Amino acid sequence: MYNFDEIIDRRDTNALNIEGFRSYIFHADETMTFPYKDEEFIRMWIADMEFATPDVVIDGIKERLNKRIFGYTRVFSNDYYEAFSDWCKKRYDWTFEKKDLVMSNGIIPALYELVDYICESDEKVLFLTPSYAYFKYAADFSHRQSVCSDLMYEDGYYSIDFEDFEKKASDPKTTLFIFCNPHNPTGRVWKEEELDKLSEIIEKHKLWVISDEIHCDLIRAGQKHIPLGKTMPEYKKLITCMAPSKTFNLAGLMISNIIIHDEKLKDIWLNRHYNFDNPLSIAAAQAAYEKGGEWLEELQIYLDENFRFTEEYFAANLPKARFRISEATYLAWVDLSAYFDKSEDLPLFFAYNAGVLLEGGNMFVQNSDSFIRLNLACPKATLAKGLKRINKAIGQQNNVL
Ligand code: LCS
Repeated sequence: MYNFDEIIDRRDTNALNIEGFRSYIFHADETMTFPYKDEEFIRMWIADMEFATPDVVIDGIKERLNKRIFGYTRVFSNDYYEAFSDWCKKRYDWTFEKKDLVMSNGIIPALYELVDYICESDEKVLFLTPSYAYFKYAADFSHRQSVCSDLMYEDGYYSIDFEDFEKKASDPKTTLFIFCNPHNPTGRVWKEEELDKLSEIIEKHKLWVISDEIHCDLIRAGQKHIPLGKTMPEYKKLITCMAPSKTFNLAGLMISNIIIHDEKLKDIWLNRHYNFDNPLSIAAAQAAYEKGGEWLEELQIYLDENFRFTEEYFAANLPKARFRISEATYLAWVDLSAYFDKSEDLPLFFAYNAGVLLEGGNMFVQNSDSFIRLNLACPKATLAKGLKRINKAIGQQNNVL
């Protein structure tokens, strides 16, 4: 049994989670002060976990360390492909050819590159909102226009507005759809019927599609992730992104899998991409895919319980907060519109008044006012403390109103 209750000291590790919140959340520098010392914050913001990477992964890195030479490295051997494709076969009953797998030092860099390779300068990038903001940043970075299709929100549950989506997809200048499957921040796991409908529209309008499946391993009990590649197996304009980074808390090792079927795009990638990988990262990822399954099962149980606890806490203490247990991810997406005005800067409010670092509102592009996103991948004691502080701050705020 792994001990997910352990509180691990992350100080002095150059962790963005600890050292980088001022710039990332508040676009501020070290001069920004709070009524809390940095070490007093409960950190529920960026999407990495407070849990240790599994021992089997650390052992994999150690084995590679023992080989003592760390020269230029790329995934050449079959072993990595076999480990990752077996993982996909076992979990998603989905496979892909070895020739279609390329590596990237993260999915974000891949998104930035792919937008540039795929879209002409006057073409647009479509995505569903609220959205992980880097989908927009990827378009912005290459000076491509972005087009948002708002998800519909009914009874606390999100769904795709297919009519709006098709209208936007049918614009001949919209050539790329970046799809978050499962969806950050709403936590939706897309169902087969939804993926079928989307695929139909994508094919009809001949869109390129990047299916970002970075969160796919982290689903609640009873949920089933379907790779878009399973829904549209013959579609060459599909690119699938998966990674061990969220699943095994390896984001800092910067390794991710990009599966490209179109030969021309793959050639462009192979010619223009800086094609080297970190040997320790390859070893970690391979060990994770080969041996990390058991740890992941235990993690899922712990996360399910953190979600259950959060649901119970909100129901008992903040009944007007609208919250549904996310179908995937370790991120809770909470509607606080009953307690706050749309214009309230919620990350700032909670940092100042609760000592809790979280993301929310316009950090998710649009269609996200009055929502906060809480990272629940932490020991239950930390979660309980964070929720208590959030509750207290909302209580004080509403007494003042
Ligand atoms: N794609 C999605 C949908 C993500 O949620 C994240 C990380 C990434 C890509 C990053 O991929 P990487 O470059 O690390 O391989 N999500 C984060 C988030 O929501 N907050 O902090 C990171």
